[in-house]
Amino acid sequence: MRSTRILLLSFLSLFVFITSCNEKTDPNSNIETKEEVTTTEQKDTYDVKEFYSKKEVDIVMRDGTKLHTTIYSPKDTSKKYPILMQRTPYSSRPYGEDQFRSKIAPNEFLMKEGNIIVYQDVRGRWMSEGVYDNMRAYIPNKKDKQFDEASDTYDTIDWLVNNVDNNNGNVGVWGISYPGFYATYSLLDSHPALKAVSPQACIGDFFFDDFHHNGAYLLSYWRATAVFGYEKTEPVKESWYTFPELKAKDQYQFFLDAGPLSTLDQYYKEDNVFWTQLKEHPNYDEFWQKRGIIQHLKDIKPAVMVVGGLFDAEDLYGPFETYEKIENNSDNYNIMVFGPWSHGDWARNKKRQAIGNVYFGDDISLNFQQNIETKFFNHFLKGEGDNASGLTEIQIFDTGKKEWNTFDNWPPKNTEKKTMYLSGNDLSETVGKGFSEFVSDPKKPVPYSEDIKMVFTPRKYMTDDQRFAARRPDVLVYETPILSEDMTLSGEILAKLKVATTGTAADWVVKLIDVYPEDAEDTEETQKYLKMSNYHMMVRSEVLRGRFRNSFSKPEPFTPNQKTDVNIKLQDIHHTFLKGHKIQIQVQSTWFPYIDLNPQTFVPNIFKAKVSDFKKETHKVFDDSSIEFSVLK
Ligand code: PG9
Repeated sequence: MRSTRILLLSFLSLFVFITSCNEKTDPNSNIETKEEVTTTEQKDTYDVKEFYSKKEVDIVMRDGTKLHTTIYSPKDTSKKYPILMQRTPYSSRPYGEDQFRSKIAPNEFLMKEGNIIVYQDVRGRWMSEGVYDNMRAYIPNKKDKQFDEASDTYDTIDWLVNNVDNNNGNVGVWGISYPGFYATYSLLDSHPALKAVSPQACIGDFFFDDFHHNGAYLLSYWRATAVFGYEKTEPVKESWYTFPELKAKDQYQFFLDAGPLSTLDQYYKEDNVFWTQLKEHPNYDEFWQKRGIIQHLKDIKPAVMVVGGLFDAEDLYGPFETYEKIENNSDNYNIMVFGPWSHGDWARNKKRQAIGNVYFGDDISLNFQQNIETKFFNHFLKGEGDNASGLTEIQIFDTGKKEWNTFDNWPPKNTEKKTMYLSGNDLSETVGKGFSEFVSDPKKPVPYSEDIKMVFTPRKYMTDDQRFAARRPDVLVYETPILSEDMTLSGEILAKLKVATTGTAADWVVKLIDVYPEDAEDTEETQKYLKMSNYHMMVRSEVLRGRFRNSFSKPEPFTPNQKTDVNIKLQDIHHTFLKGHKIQIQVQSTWFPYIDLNPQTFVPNIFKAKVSDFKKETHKVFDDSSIEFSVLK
């Protein structure tokens, strides 16, 4: 009996219940607390120090700048290994050749089988020299000592393959989020040793990822401006930036009380370069355009595996656009994997994959790491390296049926367009003749979440229950009858709104919702204050700042009370609305504090709007507004 109890206790001790910021348990990104998530991670007993040695070097770039680079090499020198590298703005720490990360490599399988794992602080961050530049612009046809992240990657790879013992001459790069952006960047003017790259939740463009969505500023990202706003003058081992000291824990109230964005200048002064840039560039001007990387993704040589999460609140635009641009402008090996994940989930080994209240299945991330990610890198870095990788072009999770599907193309070719109209309270194939209207009051904006917390970046709202919004007078609700059969929507969604406002400016938010039946069962993830019966699951949502309806670079006012077209592209989904469910669309004009408040008066720059500019206005949505879906045949 006693031995059984000891065995049980030792087994249970392996399961460490961690309520923490996922990122802190993920050594690949050391950014400060994002929205708290609860994870039950199986604690691994693998000791990196037992199987790897560690070196730290400062590699000299073509302009003389030294980039701090950490190299973990297998102690077993009986064979040669490829180099797997991540370039990061979040630090390659811990620093010190006797200090080891608890986990290295894209996943534990690649760690345990032996690879040379490299982490590098990008230019201007942490222990590297130089000046940081958010989303540094790519320079085509660089001359002499001109540099960008492509040349920094090239120079780094060149040094590594010529100086690191026991490497087999093949290099892979991977990264999630900002490191994903640097992974994408490695594809430009790529080094011949670079054979495989996996950009994951990769930022494509800060005007459509992270800090903005279609011109609306993500106020919910405001605290992250601290991480990227301050310049350092020398290599540092500790963070040189500090977060604003806020006593508030209720983000909605804090930002509502703050009022106009200019009030926040008290927390970020002129030395926060990024806050200044955000304020000075409210439109999609040359500043943002030249920093977008998607435009440069042509004639790519290395094999690419783009990875994303269908409920990634931070970078959805980037992975979809990265895959598509490469697919249409290069003939290299290029595949895409999209799972039921929020930001970076696939790099963790949570047993139960769930986002907020919605559970998708067990071991989804572990299976991806073992059977897809490890297979991809081994094939191109240790194996044949041809197109016969054994992986499919598209692997994407049906977030309604909760099963994986494969396709030869994305978006899938076997779909048909289906237009449904927003008519009265119906989402139907019948065009209406009237309109619905609501009063939009900046003093009482629609919350984007019911949770009361101060997030670093938003996350959980992507699948949250939307009943709280549906029951507000300033949210319009349109829904189908209960479905008599399954309907799978695959690919992008286009909302073609016909609107009018008594004001001269407005934001337009469209939310696609899966309404569960009355008999839907709770799961262990279900928040205690709600029931999954009649759950209104957010499937996809998007905002467009109305001034940018015709151009992201040239904002325009609305003419009061004039019927106007506003088209909004919602990012791709792959979701089956099951028989017995309903499809619902919600339309609203505030979404707070996910995005900042629109004064609803046209001003040159909302970052400089005054209290008097913010006005309650009445908005109309006409019944010939429609949603264009792609329905899988
Ligand atoms: N794309 C994510 C992010 C960028 C900038 C600020 C906050 C978050 C990320 O790199 O995780």
